[in-house]
Amino acid sequence: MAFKLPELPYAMDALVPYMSAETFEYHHGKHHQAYVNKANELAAGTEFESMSLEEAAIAAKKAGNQKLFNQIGQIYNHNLFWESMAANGGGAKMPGNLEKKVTEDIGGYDALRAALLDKGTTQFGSGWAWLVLDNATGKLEVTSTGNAETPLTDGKTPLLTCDVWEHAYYIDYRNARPKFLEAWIDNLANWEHAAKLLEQGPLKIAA
Ligand code: MN3
Repeated sequence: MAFKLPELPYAMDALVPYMSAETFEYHHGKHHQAYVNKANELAAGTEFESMSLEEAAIAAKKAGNQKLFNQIGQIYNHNLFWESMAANGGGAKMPGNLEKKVTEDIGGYDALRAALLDKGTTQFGSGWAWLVLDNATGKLEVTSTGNAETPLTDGKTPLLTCDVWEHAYYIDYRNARPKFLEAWIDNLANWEHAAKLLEQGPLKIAA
């Protein structure tokens, strides 16, 4: 089973004016595709080839195969990133189960927004901002990771992610990462998808 580039869950121009079709042409069509191609090249003929993406990420990390992990991690992270956005998304309105949990664990929408902005802005260099469910405590957390790292390998279930690599925002926002993050949280964040993943509960993967 080869790793595959998923179709985008919307048209390339669906998130205009917050994310352009040109960004998707490069980000999905070139960057994400390149991670898929490289992962398949590195995994060919190995035990990783037959694993799910989540299993392969955890197994490659555990095996110390950082070269393969980087490609697999980036496929997983981008898959979730596309699902983490929707036209008319963002803002304080979110499904009841998620809203309740955000209030209990993070202190409400304003605190969640501030934490995502802070984690995304202060992540030095390339990386990701996340809303995750901690598998052990069952609580929501806002976090960030560098490069291809994913909370998946750290006992967390990712619910929502924002790509803060420069290639995610340079065409539309140039160097203004905070502006991109604000626009993202206020207009694109797909709370419905995060709520669906929350409903499914902690990921159970034999690592
Ligand atoms: Mn990216």
